[in-house]
Amino acid sequence: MFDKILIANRGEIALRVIRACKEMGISTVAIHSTADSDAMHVRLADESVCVGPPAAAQSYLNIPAIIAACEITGAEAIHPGYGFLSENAKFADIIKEHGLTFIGPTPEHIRMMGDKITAKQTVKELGIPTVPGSDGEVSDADAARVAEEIGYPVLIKATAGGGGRGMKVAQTAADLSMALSTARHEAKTAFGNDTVYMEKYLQKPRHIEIQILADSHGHVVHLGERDCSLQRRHQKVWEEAGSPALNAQERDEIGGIVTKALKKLGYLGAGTIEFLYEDGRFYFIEMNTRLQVEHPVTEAITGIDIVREQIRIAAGAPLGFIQKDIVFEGHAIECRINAENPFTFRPSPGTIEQFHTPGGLGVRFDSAIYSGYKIPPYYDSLAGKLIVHAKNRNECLLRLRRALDELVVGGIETTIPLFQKLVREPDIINGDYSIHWLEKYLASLGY
Ligand code: MV4
Repeated sequence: MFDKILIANRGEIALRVIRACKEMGISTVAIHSTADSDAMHVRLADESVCVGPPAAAQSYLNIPAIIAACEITGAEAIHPGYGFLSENAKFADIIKEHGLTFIGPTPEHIRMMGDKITAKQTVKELGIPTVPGSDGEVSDADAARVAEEIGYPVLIKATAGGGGRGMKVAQTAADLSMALSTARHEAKTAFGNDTVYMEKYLQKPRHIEIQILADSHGHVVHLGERDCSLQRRHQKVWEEAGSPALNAQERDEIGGIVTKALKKLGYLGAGTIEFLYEDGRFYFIEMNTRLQVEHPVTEAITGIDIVREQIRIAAGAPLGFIQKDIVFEGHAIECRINAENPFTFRPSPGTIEQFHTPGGLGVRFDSAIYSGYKIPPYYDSLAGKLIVHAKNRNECLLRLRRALDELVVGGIETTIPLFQKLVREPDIINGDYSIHWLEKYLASLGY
């Protein structure tokens, strides 16, 4: 096992990794920007290294400074958390070249899944269901024919995309050339790559993702699904495990397909396979090769410490359990407490004046804020995650109401008032929502 790990991240996820390390007897090194000298992750780590000025490009994304921090402190492995360098294949390459360990998949798998056309073709060949569409890249000349074959509406997606950028819908043949040129232009501008592909546009799907763990001994397990349909502008707001839309048989079936596929692929570490789910069918959209923000809901219903397993896997240890050891108990919901206006989502950095976290059975609050802490304006606005777990979904919703009533984050605007309303909405209580529900709801409130 590693003696010392460097955490190339900040905020709540840096704390999450530090906590796993402490329980495993591993020393921790925090990195931070000059804006984060007072940050909680710096206080909780055994050592810390300042890697640059506030702008992420010069600090949390500064690869030479991060490698130097490893060499200075003697850290043997790097946990990237999520965001920042977590899905940067070049970073994983460089870590390897320096004789260090990247706590995550191989650079080859990161690269493969980062290119959406390659990812889709690869998983399709491995037996994972995909959205009907162009097989690979679509040219302007072929587009109209492919669209007629799959039927309108169609969606143009960028191969270098992800998170919804560079996506355009064509409702009819009349929209097609405009959708193609806009998608290409956006993709070229955002990613420097105008390669696009085409899919049938699914009108009212849910976003359901499967969590997997794969070790270096050929064992792969799935930890069930998360339903992340409640989102705004591709930012998830509320996540659940399991999905209100799935039954145990559907869970076992898609979980089985995914584990078989990733075993054939020789995947290593934690990963998430994202699907759209509509009319009882799954359609692959993307694979995430990192730890995700919403991993705690899966931890709640499985009792498995996903970060601990990531570290063990990276050190070459086998998974300590097989699929039949994994039992799903109860239901969990996570609310993302952002330093934002609850309805416009405009960022609201500033000083935390009052702070009280909820407690009690089945309540977890992952956060790096504290009373008097000043949230800097340079990074994303996630200030905390409230995760509640209970025997079933109904009790989980009641516990969530109770926990939200206890939570106090004063001095800044937060998304707490939005969740106070959502837990009382009939569609939410009934689990009856698609990926468009939240944006429609906010529009109905006049936002
Ligand atoms: C889709 C889709 C409908 N049909 N693909 C958005 C981000 C990227 N991960 C894939 N996305 C979508 N792909 C087909 N064929 C709708 C979306 C989509 C979406 C997906 C998941 C979560 C939120 C979303 C919000 C808008 C659109």
